[in-house]
Amino acid sequence: MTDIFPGIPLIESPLFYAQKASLGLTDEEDRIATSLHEKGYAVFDFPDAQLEARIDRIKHSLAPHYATNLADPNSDKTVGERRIQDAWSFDEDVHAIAVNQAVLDLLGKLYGRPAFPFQTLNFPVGTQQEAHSDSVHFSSLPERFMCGLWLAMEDIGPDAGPLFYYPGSHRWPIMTNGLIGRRDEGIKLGSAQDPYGPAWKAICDAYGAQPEVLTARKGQALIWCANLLHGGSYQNNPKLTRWSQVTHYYFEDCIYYTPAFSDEALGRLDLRTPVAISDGKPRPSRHLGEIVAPPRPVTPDNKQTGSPAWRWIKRRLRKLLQPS
Ligand SMILES: O=C(O)CCC(=O)C(=O)O
Ligand SMILES: [Fe+2]
Repeated sequence: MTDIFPGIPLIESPLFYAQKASLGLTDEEDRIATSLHEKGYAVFDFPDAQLEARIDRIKHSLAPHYATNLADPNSDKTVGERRIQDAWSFDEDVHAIAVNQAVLDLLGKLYGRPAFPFQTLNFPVGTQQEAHSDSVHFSSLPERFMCGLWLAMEDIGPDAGPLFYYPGSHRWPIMTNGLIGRRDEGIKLGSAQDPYGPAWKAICDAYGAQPEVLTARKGQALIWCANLLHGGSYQNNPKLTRWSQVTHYYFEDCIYYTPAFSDEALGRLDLRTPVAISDGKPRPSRHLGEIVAPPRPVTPDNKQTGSPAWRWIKRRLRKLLQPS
């Protein structure tokens, strides 16, 4: 069956129910696909026969990289640096989890394009991170071709700052500067999600949305859609660990960019060039198979400086002074 909408991930398509029948999904794949479509996330057992041993080795090799003394049952685990980005580059078990072929095959089927992992994060403790969508960190055009996979590397109870998310929020508007009336002024941000916090809060309040919390069993994984609102709960017991690995995936043949530093309507995109963990090669942005030219360098002409009124006056003056 030809896909009328190759620019929408299959699991997010309005034609999802009609199209999934032609994919030959197993019952378990069907359950995952339907959960992603309806709720924006899916929980399943991570498919790796060697997972137990990998988790043991990862904990052993990464523990010295964190600021806290994880071995001391009475130490406060919530202080100091609590995440290691891209440990896949030196730890082969982190790498193996990121490139797990069964997961890549599944994502390829569910999205309709080949997936590639481009970032890993390893946490020994909860993040206590504010609600956000990953789309504001790692956006794509066509939109929604990105997802995160969170893996529980121990049993995680309610006091260890478990992952939370708002089921169905993947259908809410995707945050962009245009949506919240913001312009990219080249301002440095603490986090690319900061400008959108009030907008998410307003939607949650309007819908009376209640977060769901994942108290997970070791070896369980959760995939979240690019626009699912999620974060890390407050950690009631600071002495607990909450070992997890997050792998972020993009899909082939897309434009990759960061919305907070972009003005989509003006064609100004803060492009990213993710490197695929699977083959170590960069993935330049592509549109319908063709590589997209790198972004325009910021010149005095296109740099956004001054107030909107001042920029309007400058534009008018430039027009007036233009030789006709
Ligand atoms: O593990 C968590 O608490 C959230 C992590 C997260 O939001 C992410 O890696 O995208
Ligand atoms: Fe996230």
